[in-house]
Amino acid sequence: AQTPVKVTVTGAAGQIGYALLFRIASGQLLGADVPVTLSLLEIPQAVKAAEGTAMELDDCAFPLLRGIEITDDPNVAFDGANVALLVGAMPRKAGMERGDLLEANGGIFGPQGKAINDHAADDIRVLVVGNPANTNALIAQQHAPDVPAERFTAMTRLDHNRALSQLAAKLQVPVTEIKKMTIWGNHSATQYPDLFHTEVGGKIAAELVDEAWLRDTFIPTVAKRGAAIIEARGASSAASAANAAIDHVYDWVNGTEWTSAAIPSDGSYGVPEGLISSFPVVSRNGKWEIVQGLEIDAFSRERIDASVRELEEERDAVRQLGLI
Ligand code: NAX
Repeated sequence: AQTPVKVTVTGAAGQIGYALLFRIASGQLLGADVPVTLSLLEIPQAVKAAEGTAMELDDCAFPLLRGIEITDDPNVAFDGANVALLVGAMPRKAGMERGDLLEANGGIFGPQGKAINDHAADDIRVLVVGNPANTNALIAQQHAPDVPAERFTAMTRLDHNRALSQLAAKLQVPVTEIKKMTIWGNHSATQYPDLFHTEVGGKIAAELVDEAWLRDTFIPTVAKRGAAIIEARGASSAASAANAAIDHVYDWVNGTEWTSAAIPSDGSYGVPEGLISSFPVVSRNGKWEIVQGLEIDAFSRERIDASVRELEEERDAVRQLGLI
């Protein structure tokens, strides 16, 4: 029998955790024939709630679920982990400055990175969902010098899926008709959803919509969708975020054509090396590769640069705080 894959989920008692764990246990993260064990990491106050979720997982009698462990110790949670989904983070509270937010998250993602470095399996793959996701991923990575840098990624797949859905609705086509969508930069309001390489029925999407819609409706709708969900639901995106995390890891492990993921830059497209920035990517042999050779026009260049500048500022801020 196949050895189960150990999947560690942090913030397991939160709302994304609740939407995510059942899908992992049912085989949607890695494949319908891959047994898994789940490791749930929470802060002490939330361990009991995580135990409740584990009871429900038990009650599903998932054929692929071979064990559940619940802990508040990252060294235990990441021990032997093959996949780590870093969902738990410190949210921005009213009156919090960016420096405070980065510092609080440094206190979470630094130690988790070190625990991954010291205890995870050799094939560990990390997806950071907790915000600010790109910079939290950078912090974790910088505390894991023994793990190949490329194993640390951040999630822009939700932004990607939002962009697909907005464009599909505008053009009244199924999402499956849309190829080569790209989110560039930071998972933040500066992100740039790029329609200049996106293809719909063999045509470039940017040529199928008017420029005003692209600039004044499409880009801000995708970038501010998280805020619109909070406004409508009274809570932030959870099931859609969990869905995107499933898509990201499934595609990373099993391979995919063109999608978007925030991965460490190799300097492509003028993004400074080492920044964890969203790119057009494919996955081959279990590795993300940046799609090369795209022409970037002035409109796109300006927007990619603005988002990358924000990532550089976040990196400089965490450096100054001694977090990396
Ligand atoms: P919740 O507040 O419902 O859950 C977060 C959980 O993390 C809580 O149970 C908390 O106890 C736990 N936690 C906090 N510190 C921890 C630590 N040091 N170790 C382990 N667990 C810890 O938030 P939820 O709605 O689940 O969102 C989680 C994160 O995802 C937030 O940072 C949120 O901003 C981020 N998001 C990222 C998205 C993306 O596309 N990258 C989209 C959705 C979401 O907004």
